[in-house]
Amino acid sequence: MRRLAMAVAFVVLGTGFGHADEVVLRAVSAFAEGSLISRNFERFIEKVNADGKGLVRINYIGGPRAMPPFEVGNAVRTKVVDIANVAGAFYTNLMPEADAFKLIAKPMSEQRRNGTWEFINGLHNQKLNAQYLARQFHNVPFHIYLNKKPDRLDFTGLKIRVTPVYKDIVEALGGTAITTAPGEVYTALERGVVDGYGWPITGIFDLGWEKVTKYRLEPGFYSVEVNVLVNLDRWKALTDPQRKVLADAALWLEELDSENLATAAAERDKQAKAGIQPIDFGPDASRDFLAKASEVAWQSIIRRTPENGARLRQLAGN
Ligand code: 173
Repeated sequence: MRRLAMAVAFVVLGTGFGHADEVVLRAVSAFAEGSLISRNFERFIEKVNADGKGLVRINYIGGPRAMPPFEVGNAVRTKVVDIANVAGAFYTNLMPEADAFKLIAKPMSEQRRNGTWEFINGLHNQKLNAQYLARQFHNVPFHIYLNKKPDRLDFTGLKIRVTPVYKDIVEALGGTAITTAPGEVYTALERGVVDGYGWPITGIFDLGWEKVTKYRLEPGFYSVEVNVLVNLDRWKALTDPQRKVLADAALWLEELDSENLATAAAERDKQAKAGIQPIDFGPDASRDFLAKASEVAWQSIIRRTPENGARLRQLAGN
């Protein structure tokens, strides 16, 4: 009887303490809920909530309906949210170095071994008051999608929707760059405010853009980067077991990148079936385009942040 009473007390107190100790982190994504660019982060949340029962739980507030994408980095910095899924391209105002992430194409397993993760985590600690928990989308390139067909790889006379990812190359090729959040792209295309836009090879169907897109320019370029950031004060206040749940789930999330080649191939097929035609000016023009895209981006980064830019270029090895 006494043993039973003790067992009951243990269970009651145990669950009581468990609940009291469970930390709840508020999460947002800079990308639409349920879309391809949010999906793996949402899987990460499910995993943390399963593995972290009684220790740590993530409360997913949602995507851009909850918060404008270009404000997400600052919201992590100021602890308005605790954890976020956000492209570095969306917080270059706070960290110009973030524009270089697209130029670092190595898999995360290698970046964690060769000091890249550590350097970039340091930048996040200093400039964003954040822990750089994970990076996603290795092997996924960006593309320029167009509704007018140029006769060579030149954007003269074209208005193209950009973020910092595409701005330098669009302007270097003579285009007019118009910065918008993803949520404004559909209407801008529909009304002819822009003649095209930059986006990864994956995800255009999530926002219905196939209905207002005629062409996809080849080749794909750069490397898509979307990061999971945790407010640094929150991160430091966690216990070791709580941090371990998040860190293990982060590595698991990065490994989901092994699905990306298949996902990208499926998206190319799906685009073809939706009538989106690739525009390809051949190997020489493509090689020049890739070289130029890389060079103008590095120059732009190194102009804004000479020392860190040079270090990032060395780590990128290109
Ligand atoms: O085009 C964009 O909005 C953008 O910069 C981006 C970055 C990473 C993933 C998807 C889009």
